[in-house]
Amino acid sequence: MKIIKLLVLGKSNVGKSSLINYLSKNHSALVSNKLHATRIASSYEFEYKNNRIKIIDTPGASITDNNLLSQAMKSSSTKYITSADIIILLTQPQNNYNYEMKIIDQIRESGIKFIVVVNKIDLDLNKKFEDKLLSSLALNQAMYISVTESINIEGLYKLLDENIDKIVPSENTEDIVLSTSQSNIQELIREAIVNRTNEELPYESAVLLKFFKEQKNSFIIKADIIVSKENHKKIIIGKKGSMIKNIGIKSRETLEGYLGKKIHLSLFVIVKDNWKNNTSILKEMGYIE
Ligand SMILES: Nc1nc2c(ncn2[C@@H]2O[C@H](COP(=O)(O)OP(=O)(O)OP(=O)(O)O)[C@@H](O)[C@H]2O)c(=O)[nH]1
Ligand SMILES: [Mg+2]
Repeated sequence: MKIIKLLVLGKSNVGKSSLINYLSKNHSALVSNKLHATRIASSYEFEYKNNRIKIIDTPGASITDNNLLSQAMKSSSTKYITSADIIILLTQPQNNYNYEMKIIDQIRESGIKFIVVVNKIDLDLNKKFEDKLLSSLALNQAMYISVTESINIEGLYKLLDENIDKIVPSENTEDIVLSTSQSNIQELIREAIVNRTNEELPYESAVLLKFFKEQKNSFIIKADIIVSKENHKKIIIGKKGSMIKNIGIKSRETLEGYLGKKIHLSLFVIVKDNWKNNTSILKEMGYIE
């Protein structure tokens, strides 16, 4: 059985985490329509045709902020290029491919095999963007799919099969560690927050797991929701606690799917000024090493 490291790169919001959940048949990565949703590179494993695929999600980092968290996001977006056996550069129908042009240069320099996949083809079935895409990235062809509309996923599998057959897995010792269940749980709770809040709150909040215990038929999970201002705390709690209740219901549902058992979840909101520059909190969350 081969272990194949499949790295997924691309601009924020093109559907990298969605693709990973789809291919691994498990909702384990945070998905959101907000930009800069994924914060750290995370690796998930699944079995595929007698191979073990280690698929690596990355943040789509074109961030201009200059705090410790943003720096970590930027560096983890391209950190694993040279450790991968194969790379999917994921993109979408758009007006220009400047971001992809920069990334593809780095990928070509590494010499690692890559495929360019255009997601969200449901948004432009006539492929008006195709000439621009192929000329900007100096390609003869690309693969066009839609994850949410299940368009041409079989084409993607076929292309992956052809490539996987040829791969001799690298013996790179700088291996990519699997994301821990701590970080996956935190990020899945954060998914419920990001998708229920607006403006700066999706970016100013984080989740820290405080207690995790497996019982026969259930898990007990306690987590802190960290925000940077008192008024953010008010928003997260909501009128008569309606928002936090809603976040709790949604994240419990997602976690039950992910962990396969009933969840008893307690969430607590904490204000920590400037947490994005707080090394010890970022370490505890697993955002930095
Ligand atoms: N129309 C359409 N939307 C899609 C498709 N695939 C994913 N999406 C949506 O695109 C949005 C972004 O998806 P993500 O998977 O979070 O994107 P990402 O590339 O991981 O983004 P970052 O984590 O910010 O780098 C979500 O709202 C998805 O539901 C698709 O095939 N078509
Ligand atoms: Mg993502």
